[in-house]
Amino acid sequence: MTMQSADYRDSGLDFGRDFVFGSATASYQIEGAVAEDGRGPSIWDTFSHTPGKVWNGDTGDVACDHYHRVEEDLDLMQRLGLESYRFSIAWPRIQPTGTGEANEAGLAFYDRLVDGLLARGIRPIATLYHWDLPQALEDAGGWTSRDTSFAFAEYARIVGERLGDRVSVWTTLNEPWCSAYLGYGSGAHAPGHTDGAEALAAVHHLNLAHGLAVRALREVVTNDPEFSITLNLHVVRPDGPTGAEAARRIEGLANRVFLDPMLRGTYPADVMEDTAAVTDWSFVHDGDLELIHQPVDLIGVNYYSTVTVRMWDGSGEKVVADGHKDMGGTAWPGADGVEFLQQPGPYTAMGWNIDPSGLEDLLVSLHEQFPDTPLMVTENGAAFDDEVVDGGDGPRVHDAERIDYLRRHFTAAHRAMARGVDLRGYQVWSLMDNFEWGYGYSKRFGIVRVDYETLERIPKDSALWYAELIRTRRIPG
Ligand code: NCW
Repeated sequence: MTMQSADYRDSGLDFGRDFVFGSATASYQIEGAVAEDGRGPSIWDTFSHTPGKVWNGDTGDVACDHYHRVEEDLDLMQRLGLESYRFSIAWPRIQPTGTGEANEAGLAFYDRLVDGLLARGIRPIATLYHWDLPQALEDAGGWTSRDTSFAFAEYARIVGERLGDRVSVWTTLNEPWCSAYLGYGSGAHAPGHTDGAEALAAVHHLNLAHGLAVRALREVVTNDPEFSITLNLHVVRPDGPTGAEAARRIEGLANRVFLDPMLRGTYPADVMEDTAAVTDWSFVHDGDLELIHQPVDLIGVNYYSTVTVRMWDGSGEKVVADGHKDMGGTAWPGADGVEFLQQPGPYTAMGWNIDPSGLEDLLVSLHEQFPDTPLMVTENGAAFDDEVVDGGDGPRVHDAERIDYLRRHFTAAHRAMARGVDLRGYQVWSLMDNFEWGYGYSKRFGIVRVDYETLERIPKDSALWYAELIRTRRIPG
């Protein structure tokens, strides 16, 4: 088992001038203003307003109020020296019911955001879907229906027509693994279904949506952007004699079921066999794989931690580590016999183990598999239980653990680059504390603190550390 070691504490490593340092957020997690300017309800409005689904009954109704504070937030990004900003567009602001005419006020908001970024010299990295599906589409089957994939392509076209002269990088989907398996398999995320067959249908329709959206965007954009997909690929460590079999299953369901159709134009045969008792895959129609297999310019990597697996031998209780309890029985269709072992610490406040070697391994492995496709870390960061102290001239957050986490992971990324990986940039998750899905506001990932009473933004020490990294191109000592 790889433990974090002093090896991942190097400082002074130089990232060069071309590396793009930025930070990331997502619409439902920060915007608030859920009923303003014609925005329709999304599955996360419904889910968060359903008692028992989100910690403390928290909702995204107000969140960080970014919708009203966008100018202030842009100024903050500029003060930190961000070179890029990865944000997501709320589909229900653009098409309140998911289909039909565009809502001008919704488009105008993202227009202002993109112009505000460009005016400050910050590159816009736009994600089309970070989980806020219009509720009306869910009512018609959501991601279990192929109509949703075609609706997504229409939405992509509308957004591309409006912003397609200014966005630098387009990402179709954020972490479709979460949308499919947490949304339709374990029920931990909206819409909260628990059906393995639905989860696999969702996998395919998300893949199809990706391909159709890339095709639609390419037809309408007028600048020369990069097209990408962002995946939360699992770094899987095998344990004991059955580890390899367990790893094959989890890598299949978590990684290859997205990478193979998108980048190779095939579905992994072993995954289809493993899941044959759950679904017959008849949702894959002739021609779908060609549609999914569109050229992409960049693979977006979200990395947080690793998993260690082996097969359950049927005796005693099946081991499921704390961080995986959410997954329930149906989340890994075809891999329900896999045990997720408790990882060695340390852990973040999410219960996720800290293992920067996983990031190096993942980047190197992707580069080996797809040597011609550059990579970008589209998310990395950590939640910790921050404390606010009086700094004399105002409140301060001395988040040494988050700085240490970031330092180790930037070091790991640099090491991967030294091994030949074409890594173009790094977007820290997250610019500010925000609505952490099922955990509500209880988990804070921001490098900027948000006081949810006053909505004041307070840059944490990690934000100042990051500003120094961006300015000097070197990991501060
Ligand atoms: S929950 C999650 N996250 C966090 C979220 O804030 C962000 O929107 C996502 O892109 C931070 O980054 C992503 N990812 C889900 C990871 C799955 C963990 C599942 C553990 C087993 C239950």
